[in-house]
Amino acid sequence: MLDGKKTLFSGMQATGNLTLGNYLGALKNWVQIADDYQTFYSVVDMHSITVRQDPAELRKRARNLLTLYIAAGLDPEKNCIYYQSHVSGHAELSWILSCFTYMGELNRMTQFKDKAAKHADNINAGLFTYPVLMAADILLYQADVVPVGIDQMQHLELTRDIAIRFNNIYGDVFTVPEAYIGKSGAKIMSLQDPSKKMSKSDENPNGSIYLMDDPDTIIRKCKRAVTDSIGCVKYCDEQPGIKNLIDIYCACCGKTPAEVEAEFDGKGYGDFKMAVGEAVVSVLKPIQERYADLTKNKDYIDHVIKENAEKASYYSNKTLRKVQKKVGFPEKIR
Ligand code: ATP
Ligand code: LTN
Repeated sequence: MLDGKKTLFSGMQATGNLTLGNYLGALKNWVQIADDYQTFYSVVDMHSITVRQDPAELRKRARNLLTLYIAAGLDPEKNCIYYQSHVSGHAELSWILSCFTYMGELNRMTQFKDKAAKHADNINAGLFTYPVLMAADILLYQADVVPVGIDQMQHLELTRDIAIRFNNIYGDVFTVPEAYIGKSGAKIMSLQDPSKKMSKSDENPNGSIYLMDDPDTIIRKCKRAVTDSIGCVKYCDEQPGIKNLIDIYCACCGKTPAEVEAEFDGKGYGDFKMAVGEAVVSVLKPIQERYADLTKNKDYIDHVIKENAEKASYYSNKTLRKVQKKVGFPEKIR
């Protein structure tokens, strides 16, 4: 509890360009529930270097992502929007928590297995301990709620286990967080391979709709989306491509799958794909416009970065000092 409100933490990596999956699965929910919580939304740039990055590119993407948080509707006066690397407590708590996390637990993480297979030439220790840093992010702010897409559930379970383990030894130090999964859009799949999640690091740009794609590109990608030869718009596992497009459509215009089936009853895939494309365009257009305005205002973004890093440091230090004391680090002499 901070200032009478429950606390919420979430973050995104500044790797690649944000996709519609990131927006519908995460960012959109962040905006919807922000008012009910004391929120911390981080650009988790320290997580990004678990995969090799070009430094200039990472800096640029991190700033773009932070700007996009605001463009998507998060007011930085009310929501603490900041860079993870500006708050040293994340790294400090991560080290401590790594001493309370078992190798076996980390070995089970599917994201590690996937990323290790993808980056076989760079399976570094940071990639392995990535979930510990994520646990530190969350526990540092005593978050009650963590809005994420379904793919992050395993990491969140681990965070809870680490918090409970620590609390069992030292008393009630950490709030044990709950995941918040949105009603729709929790797992948007690739438009080119509906068995894979839409991902910003996918090499095939046609599989993902990017938040900054122009309307023509969005419509073209929807039209080219892989479907099937069944020919009816039905929400079922036998038609994964159509099911994914229905999920996207529902998340964009608030309809239920049954309503969408009824709307396109007797109509072809061409009409349906066009409607999906148009729905996506109308969701992304205002975000793109606000983003373009914000990028013109360098001083404002700089101000947000500075103020919010200070705010995040203030809250995170409270937890960190408590944890350091519990594990037996000597007090600093001031
Ligand atoms: P990468 O490809 O670099 O691993 P990513 O696209 O999977 O990245 P993340 O930075 O890992 O994105 O995730 C940011 C947030 O977006 C997380 O909360 C995650 O659950 C959510 N998310 C990512 N992809 C999807 C998706 N396809 N559908 C729904 N939510 C998603
Ligand atoms: N691992 C997450 C990003 C992330 C995160 C977090 C999400 C890092 N720290 C804390 C929620 C809370 C991902 O890959 N999407």
